[in-house]
Amino acid sequence: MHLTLIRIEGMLEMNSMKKISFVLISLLLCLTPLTVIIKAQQSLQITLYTDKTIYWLGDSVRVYGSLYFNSSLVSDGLVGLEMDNPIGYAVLFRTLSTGTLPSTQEVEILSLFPSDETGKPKNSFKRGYQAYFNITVRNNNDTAVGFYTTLTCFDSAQGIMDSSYWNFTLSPHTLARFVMPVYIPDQAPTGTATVYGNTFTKLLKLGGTPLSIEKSATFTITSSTGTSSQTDKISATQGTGNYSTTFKCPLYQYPGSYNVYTSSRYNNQTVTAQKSIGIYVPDLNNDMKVDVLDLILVAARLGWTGSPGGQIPEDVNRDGEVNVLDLIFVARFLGWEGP
Ligand SMILES: [Ca+2]
Ligand SMILES: [Ca+2]
Repeated sequence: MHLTLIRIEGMLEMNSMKKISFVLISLLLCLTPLTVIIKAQQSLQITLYTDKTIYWLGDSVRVYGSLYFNSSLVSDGLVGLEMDNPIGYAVLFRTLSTGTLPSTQEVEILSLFPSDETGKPKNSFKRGYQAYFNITVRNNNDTAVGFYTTLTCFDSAQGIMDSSYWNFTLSPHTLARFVMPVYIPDQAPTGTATVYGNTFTKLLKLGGTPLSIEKSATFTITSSTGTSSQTDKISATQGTGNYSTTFKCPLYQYPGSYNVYTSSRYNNQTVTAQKSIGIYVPDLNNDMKVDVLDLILVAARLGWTGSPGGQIPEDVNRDGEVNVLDLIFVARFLGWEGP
């Protein structure tokens, strides 16, 4: 009798549990498709491509991609771009447009021009010294905003020279004017150089997104002092939903693995993407110099044949054989020394 009662109680418990499980499963079945649909309707996506994955210092590098919201191309987005060199230092910051420029900017760059270290206009700088830039930013928000202001300088051949950044907090609806330095490498070519100014929530490698439309200005790099005219313009926009930029990583930069980051914020959502590219020199014996020793290594493998793609380092141009073309290729870099 006693045993029977226990069995009945046990069955009742089992039935209750089944009911609870059934209710839970039913709830999950109802909720799961809903959640997926909501996510799909609110999805911000970014693609990031480069035209190659392996480059030589001095090559043109094209970075491009598209911005999507709900699977449709975004034609009024801002895309942030950061590239970090092999020692982890950010050498490039840009903000690219995917079409028409947005009508509002959270932190706006009102002006950017080359200057001396006190902020007075100055248009030419000597190689091997700091260039200075006078920049004015305004916080258009109703709240205080902490953000990064970045500058990136390119030489007359679109080669990355250097970047600098500074982060601080600005009260609502106030502006700040300050002077930032960027180093001009002593190997940079003379001529007309360009500076790009941007603001970001934080560094892109830490998930930062652009807050402003990019500003740019030109200046002159000289080997001695000189003058030139000053300009201040917003960079050109890109095609509908797509972004693209091309630059060079010159011989005076580090060879190795570079990390490229892109990001965007649109309709209160943020999205980031990352890609690594290799930018090298034919330094076959890894002594941070390209000299006759590297030529000798190639010469020692003359006549080697394999399949295209470069299975041995001495096939520098990766065409599947080691011949005079590889010697010529290495000769182009003769005299190179690591920074
Ligand atoms: Ca070497
Ligand atoms: Ca070859």
